[in-house]
Amino acid sequence: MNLYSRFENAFSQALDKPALVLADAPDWTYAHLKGQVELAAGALAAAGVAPGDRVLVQLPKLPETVALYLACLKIGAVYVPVNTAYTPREVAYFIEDAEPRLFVATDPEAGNGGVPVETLTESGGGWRTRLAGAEPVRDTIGRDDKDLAAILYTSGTTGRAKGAMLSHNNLASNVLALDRYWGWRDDDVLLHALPIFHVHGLFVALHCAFLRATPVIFQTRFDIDALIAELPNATVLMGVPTFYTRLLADPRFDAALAAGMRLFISGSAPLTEQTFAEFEARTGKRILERYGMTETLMNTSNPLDGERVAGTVGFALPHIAARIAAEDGQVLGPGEVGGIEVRGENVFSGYWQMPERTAEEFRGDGFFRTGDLGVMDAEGRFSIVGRAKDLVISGGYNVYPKEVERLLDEMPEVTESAVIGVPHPDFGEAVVAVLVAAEGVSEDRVDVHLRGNLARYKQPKRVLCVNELPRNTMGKVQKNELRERYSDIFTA
Ligand code: MLC
Ligand code: AMP
Repeated sequence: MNLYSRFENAFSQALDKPALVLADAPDWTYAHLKGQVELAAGALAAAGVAPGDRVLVQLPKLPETVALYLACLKIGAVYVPVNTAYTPREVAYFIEDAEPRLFVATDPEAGNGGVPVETLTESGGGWRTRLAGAEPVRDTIGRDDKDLAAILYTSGTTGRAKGAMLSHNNLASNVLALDRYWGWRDDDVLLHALPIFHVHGLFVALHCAFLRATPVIFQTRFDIDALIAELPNATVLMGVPTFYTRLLADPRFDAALAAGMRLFISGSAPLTEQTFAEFEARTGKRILERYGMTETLMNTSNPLDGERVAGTVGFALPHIAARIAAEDGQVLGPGEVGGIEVRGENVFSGYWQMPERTAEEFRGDGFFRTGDLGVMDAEGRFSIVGRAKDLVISGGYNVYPKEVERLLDEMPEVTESAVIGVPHPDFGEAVVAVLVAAEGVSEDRVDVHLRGNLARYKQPKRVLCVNELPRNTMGKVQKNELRERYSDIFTA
């Protein structure tokens, strides 16, 4: 079944209800959203997009972006969203790899790869012209369970991004599980301040609202004043831990402001026990933490009604199997630390055009190796204790050190580099570069070198020069030692 058919059924029952509540424009009702999806579907078809074609999208968080996503689902095209912070150099790789039929972006020069580019901005762009002249498409194409709905790029330990292929069924099974597990209600109102080019803002937050056609307060970015202003009108907030530390840092945020909220959900990065405790002390409410990733969507969650335990990510969601295993595949028992592995309809079908990489990440019995280290207790509750993959998570965005190190090593004055994540009061972890450079290198030099090449959030917040990097007897850089050495540079 096409995922959009499920949403469309709900939209049709709620035509007069607000779908996207906007700050500085009239709200989009579900009737309007449905109509805009039909027009966007017509515009896509007119642009030559056929079922299975990829549509690459690098757009700000506009209601039209949401309509474009849903239109891709409707006509069976494969939606490929990318972070608006990515530079043209980073986007060039996605164009080459995904071979999109169409690229929709804010900048007409964005493409540069022979792919047709349509522009869409807040006030104009060729895409709006196409929409205005489009013939609406009413029929939603049928899709088989395995048909792709989206490809989301996620970087890897080699520094080369991999496209995770997600099917209509992966997405549908996950939103159905979340709807049930989180007890989504017909009168819920979602406060949405996440970006919509990643799993969290797009497939968790928007899908939960769309499945029951409930209103979304659609904020174009995280803005503490706007968030606080709308809290009394909402019942559910989904955020990365930085949302919650920023709310707690604001004296306006108190129990009265949170009183009408049914659920505060956190994910994408570890929520500290301290934040959990402070939040409960301030509001009387316990944040519900869940765990997921691009390749698997949501895997585990703390319960709606049972005990939500700080520092844990809860139980495997219904119909999802999760286990802890040793590197050699041996399944471990409660209390033993190992790799988290998951299996279920939520798990992606593989990396786009990378069958070998895909095969490496799956066990023979179909379990996917997440690269996260965890432990399960006797009741089946999971905790994440670390990462086997060399990954930094800053404000909920993933940064793969290799990608940054490769660019740093391009600098003539740099002999070698090690990129690490260290604790940061706002972003949870911050990216730090440790460099060996004969003459030393200034932060400004690094800044200038990286600026055009690497998304801003991936760039080091601090650059440190050393005479040599610590290595083990095998010659491998000891990143643990570096992380320890610099653990308090932002928190001291
Ligand atoms: C912004 N900046 C960051 C950053 N976000 N630096 C490091 N890490 C981040 N996450 C930098 C900008 O480059 C800029 O730098 C400066 O901070 C101010 O930019 P801003 O845009 O004003 O920042 P702000 O709005 O405060 O953004 C912070 C944030 C945002 C936490 C609200 O990063 C955010 O929305 N994060 C959510 C990411 C997310 O959705 N992750 C889900 C992935 S899905 P300068 O130097 O130019 O001033 C996933 C699966 C799952 O992981 O389980 O959910
Ligand atoms: P991404 O590849 O962007 O989807 O990021 C997925 C990764 O985010 C996971 O593999 C985890 O390392 C991390 N993550 C997601 N949710 C949590 C959580 N609740 N606690 C700790 N880490 C998390």
